[in-house]
Amino acid sequence: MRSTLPQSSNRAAAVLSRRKLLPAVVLLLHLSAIHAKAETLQVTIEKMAFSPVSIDAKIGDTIEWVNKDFLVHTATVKEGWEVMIPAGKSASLVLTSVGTVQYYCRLHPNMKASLTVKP
Ligand SMILES: [Cu+2]
Repeated sequence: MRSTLPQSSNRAAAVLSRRKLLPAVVLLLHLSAIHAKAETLQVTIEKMAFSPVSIDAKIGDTIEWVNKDFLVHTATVKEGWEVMIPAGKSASLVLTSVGTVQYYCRLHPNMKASLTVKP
């Protein structure tokens, strides 16, 4: 009755192949996480102010400005992009470049905020 030896070596072989498989599984999970990560981040505009006043995002994320005022506002970057946000409505922008930008409302230049986009 010495059947324990081949059994235990079979178990060792199974553990070994699981070890080889693990890095591949981890890589796949990692890749799918990158694609699933894009988020929509809201910035509220109320009483002539952006909130939050500074926001961190990643490439591929969407910023959605929700305008609760009865006035038209914009999110404008000098020599860059501009998003017009009608009164009581929202507008959005998909982030495609990395960096920190200061933006403001072109119609009410006291309204200022910043946006940092990371890779
Ligand atoms: Cu404004």
